[in-house]
Amino acid sequence: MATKKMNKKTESVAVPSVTCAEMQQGIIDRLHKGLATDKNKANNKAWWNATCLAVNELVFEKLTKTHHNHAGKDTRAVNYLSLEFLMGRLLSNNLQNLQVFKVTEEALKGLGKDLYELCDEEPDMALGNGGLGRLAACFIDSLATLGYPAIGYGIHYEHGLFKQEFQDGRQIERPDTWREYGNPWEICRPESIQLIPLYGYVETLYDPTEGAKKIWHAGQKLKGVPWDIPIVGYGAKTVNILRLWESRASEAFDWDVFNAGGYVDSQAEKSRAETVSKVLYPNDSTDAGKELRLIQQYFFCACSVKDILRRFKRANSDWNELPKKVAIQLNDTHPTMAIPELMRILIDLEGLDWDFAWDICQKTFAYTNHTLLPEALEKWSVGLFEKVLPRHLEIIYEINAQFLKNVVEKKWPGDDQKKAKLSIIEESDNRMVRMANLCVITAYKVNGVAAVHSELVKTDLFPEFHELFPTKLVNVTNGVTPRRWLKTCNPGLATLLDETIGDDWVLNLDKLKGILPKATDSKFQQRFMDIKKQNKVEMAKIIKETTGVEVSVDAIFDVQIKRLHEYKRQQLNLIHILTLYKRLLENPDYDMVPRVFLFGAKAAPGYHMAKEIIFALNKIADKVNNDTRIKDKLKVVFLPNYRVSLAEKMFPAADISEQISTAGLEASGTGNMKFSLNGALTVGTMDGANIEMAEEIGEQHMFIFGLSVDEVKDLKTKGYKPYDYYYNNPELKSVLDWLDSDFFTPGHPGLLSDIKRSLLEWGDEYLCLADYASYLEAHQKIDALYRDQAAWAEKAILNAGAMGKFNSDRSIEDYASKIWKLKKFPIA
Ligand code: CR6
Repeated sequence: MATKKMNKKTESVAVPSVTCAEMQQGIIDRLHKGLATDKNKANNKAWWNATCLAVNELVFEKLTKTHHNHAGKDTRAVNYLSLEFLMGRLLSNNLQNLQVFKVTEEALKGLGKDLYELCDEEPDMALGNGGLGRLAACFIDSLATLGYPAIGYGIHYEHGLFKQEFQDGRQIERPDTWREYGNPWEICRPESIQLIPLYGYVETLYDPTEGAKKIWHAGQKLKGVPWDIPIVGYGAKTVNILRLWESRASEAFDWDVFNAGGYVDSQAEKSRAETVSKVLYPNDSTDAGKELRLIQQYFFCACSVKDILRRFKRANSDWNELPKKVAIQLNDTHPTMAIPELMRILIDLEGLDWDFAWDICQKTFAYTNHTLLPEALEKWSVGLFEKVLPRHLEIIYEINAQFLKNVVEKKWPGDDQKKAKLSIIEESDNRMVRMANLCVITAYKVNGVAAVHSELVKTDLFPEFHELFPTKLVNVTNGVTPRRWLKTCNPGLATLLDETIGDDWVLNLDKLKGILPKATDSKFQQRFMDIKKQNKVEMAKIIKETTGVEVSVDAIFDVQIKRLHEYKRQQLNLIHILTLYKRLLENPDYDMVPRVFLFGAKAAPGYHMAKEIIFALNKIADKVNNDTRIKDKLKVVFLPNYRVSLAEKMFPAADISEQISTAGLEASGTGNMKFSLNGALTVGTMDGANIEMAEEIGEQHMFIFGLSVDEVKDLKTKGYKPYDYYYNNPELKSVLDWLDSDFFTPGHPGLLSDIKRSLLEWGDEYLCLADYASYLEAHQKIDALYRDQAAWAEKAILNAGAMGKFNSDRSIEDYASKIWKLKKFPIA
């Protein structure tokens, strides 16, 4: 397809523009020449595929240009290492970022096809669990949009996050098969394959002049095959790549064994090797603790580090240049193995001395911490390490010895307790390698993901490290890309914004402030609320199609969508629902604005309580939705298989955003930002980024409730007694006792009792009962405000208009200036 400079309106942006006729021709050509079909035979999948291929023609040209631009200038680049990239679908986003969405819609319409329907054919790229993975996806969008040289490195999982189904209300996991029949967005790059050693032993050779030299004799080698996904920046000035590694056996199969008739055995090596990139670990914030997971992490790090060095060496011969050209960001501790791997390559293979190599590493790596939850801080057993990565364990021991001697001993002479706490090795019966300690010791910057979280990292998680390295710990508050999370997912609101404040809010979200003066303008309010209503109508259709439940769009859509975890407190939402239900049963005239409670959440397959909460919510939904006595005042819907593409429909349709974690436990949250951006009001605790949102929006325009971080700490120190709340609040007591009956599970009393037990007998670790009364009060205020639609609209507009800060472009600019020292190189 021919590309030209863009039309008058966005002259400064070199967007490949196509006419409707060219786009039609492009798609038809791809049907014929790319897929060997034609428009009469093709099904929607083929049409989607052909449209993607036509779009690729626009993308690839820019990709090559970006590559030449960066390589020609030998630019400093950031390498974003993340085990997760939760990309979702790419077609609609790429069309938006190329600014050819409308023309493609028109082109397809002319061919008798609906673009939205074709977009729905695309399987989600679900290569992540939740917030952390989606953050990585937003960041690479922003990096490309802002014109920064950057590569995302990840794993080309054969199966992304599991597909969730419900059977009798219980979560069933099914494999995700996002690329069963190929994926039009990816390009295989066999020219950049890497070989990765594993297992084996280390030999020490003594050289009279050079001293000891280590040689790792690997027991096995894996082949790392890179697949590149182009990442189109908005305005298409830069197209970066996401490089995903697939593991394969170094030999396809054993020819001799095959010839001797061992058809299955000849494949053994192949299937063992392929297991490494087979599945994404479906744990959110907890550690899988398996050999395969360690190998997966190492495989990914080793491929990426080798690839980074290969690119570096193309233009450089002086190792002093490495930290000047290369920044490596470790997204959580999952890619920590990149540190000892770089040390190993520099020392064992490149012959650098220890101090020089260590200095390079300390100037190259930065690390982002995403959680304070102790169970999520990764540790690997020394024994496992020794078996899988013997040379890396030696290197880690040496890093640790030098750190304890040169840094800790100097600061706190003779203090063995300090040494034990800060050591990379945890001394216990089963000695462990603490990955976070290795990251903090090595990285030149460590960041938390929201202001309060970063403070807690300094005061609670790593206080001694903070004393040792007072400038190392910094904050970069998370953000979300407005391209996907407003422009693409909420076309109605995007158009209203374009008309009201111009269309450059997409690149400068602070411009949203321009709608604040309109918050009290009744015409603007009306349009804003009409758009919300329309989005709710669309959502209601999806609810009907997927669950059969009918909901009224005049009800408040109260939404909680995020991974299922006790600290996120879906169970608090649950007891609120039961409270309302009970009130309605006791008094059918109970005056409340009808509510639709919507949930979307996957539970880690081995997380019992999380699965119990899903089950309970589904059972409560069954009962409530079929209870004619309550006259449709209450509906509860748990949508199965929550994922990015479903989220894109839910955020724009929400009236209420539930951000109700126990204060101090949600590092940041990013869903909170997406809701507000789309005009939902938040009911939330003073936790994570909610606190900064309150600063921007004004606390009086949110429904803030519950204990603060300090109050949580105080209560825990004093000794928290959940039974006190239970016995002192008859309504709470009756609701919890209800869970022991068979009301929601006829004939099977006790099926929901674990939830009650967790909140009483097992200590209510997440303080649901302490926050219950204040949560109820916040919901009363929501009910009251909704009755005044103008007042509600005003607040919703004030929320959306205040979201400028929570934009991933701002996060990336913060990383670029505070951590990466990166310069922009957009193509002209
Ligand atoms: N679970 C945090 O819990 C944060 C994201 C992205 C999380 C969440 O509050 O917004 O990271 N942490 O920074 C981890 O995954 C370890 C998350 O998604």
